[in-house]
Amino acid sequence: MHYIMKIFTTTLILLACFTALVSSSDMRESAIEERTKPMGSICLKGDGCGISSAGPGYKVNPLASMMATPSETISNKIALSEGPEHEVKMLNSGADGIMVFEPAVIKISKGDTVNFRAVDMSHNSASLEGMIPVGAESWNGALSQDISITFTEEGVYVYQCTPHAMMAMVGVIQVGEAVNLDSVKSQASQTKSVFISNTDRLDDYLSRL
Ligand SMILES: [Cu+2]
Repeated sequence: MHYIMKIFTTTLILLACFTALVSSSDMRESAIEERTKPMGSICLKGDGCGISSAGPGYKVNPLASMMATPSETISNKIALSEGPEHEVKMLNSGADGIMVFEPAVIKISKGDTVNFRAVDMSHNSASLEGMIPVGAESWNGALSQDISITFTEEGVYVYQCTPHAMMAMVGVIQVGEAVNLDSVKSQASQTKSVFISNTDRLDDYLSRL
């Protein structure tokens, strides 16, 4: 009886050792696999490419994510706003941050009108000297008041909110072709010199034209 018990115990110990050995080698193998697997795999047609609902181990096309960048740069460009009337809101807070015109960049046609709306108080719209086309009329709206401007000269116009100029509360309007864009860009450094926050805003706005 004692002898049988001994065999039984030995068998159990051997079995436990074997299981441990197998599982540890399994773990080593999966760790190696984890470290050496490629970052992504090229997908083949009908392979569940980039579709997470295809279940675990779905494949991602690395080329697709690389190709997404240039098209995003293109979509950054502003499209022509349709119609003869356009609205720009003067806001304490908007999609681009605090103290903003919204939309901050618009492209319109010659002869169109922009209605600046004093949605929030203590803002105005005033054109910036040297940042509008030659021969174009400047404007200087009163605080907390709506103002409508009709644009008869082609080119790029940069305007600001006077009390929030330091916070880069500026806006850009392109009327027809951007005939004076180079001149506006070279003057931009002077406009930016008063900014203490949102210092990239004007460059960002001009890059959308
Ligand atoms: Cu303002």
